[in-house]
Amino acid sequence: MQDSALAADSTLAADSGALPDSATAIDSSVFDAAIPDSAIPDAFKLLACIANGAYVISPAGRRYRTVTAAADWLSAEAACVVDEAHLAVINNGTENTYVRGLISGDFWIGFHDMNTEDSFEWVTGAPVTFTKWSSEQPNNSGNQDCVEITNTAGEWNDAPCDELMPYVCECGPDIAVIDE
Ligand SMILES: [Ca+2]
Ligand SMILES: [Ca+2]
Ligand SMILES: [Ca+2]
Repeated sequence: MQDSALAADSTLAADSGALPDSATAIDSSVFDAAIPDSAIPDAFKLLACIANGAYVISPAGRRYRTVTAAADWLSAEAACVVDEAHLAVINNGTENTYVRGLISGDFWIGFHDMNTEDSFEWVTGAPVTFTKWSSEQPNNSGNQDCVEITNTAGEWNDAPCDELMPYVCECGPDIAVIDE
């Protein structure tokens, strides 16, 4: 009995000795490949935004973060994406007034015509349901493809995308309606 018990022990020892070898064969890239980003439930993607205490919540339940450190439009959008957010997408006049009130001076929103001149679109692909261009804008003066809110009335202007200015990020409550 004792011999077979020892044999069993040595078998266990051999098995446990084999575990590290198989474990080392599994690296993080395997998990990355096995779980594509598209398979992660949307609700979980929003955690970065919800967890960021810099966001304020509007009466409509949308989250916004104002950034006064000036950045070009693409850098501003990239900074919002870190939070699983985007530059603000203005869907209606109520939202325009609310976002305007969050920050003073000119600031970027997520509207642009970088893909097709004079065909403005939201960075999220949201339908264009509202615009508030300032007088004689957009004018593409000297090639302007990115949109700022430019005055206290909350009116919009197309400006050079490499201009440095503050910006506002927007996200859910749920990412399924991130373009609202
Ligand atoms: Ca333009
Ligand atoms: Ca302009
Ligand atoms: Ca919005």
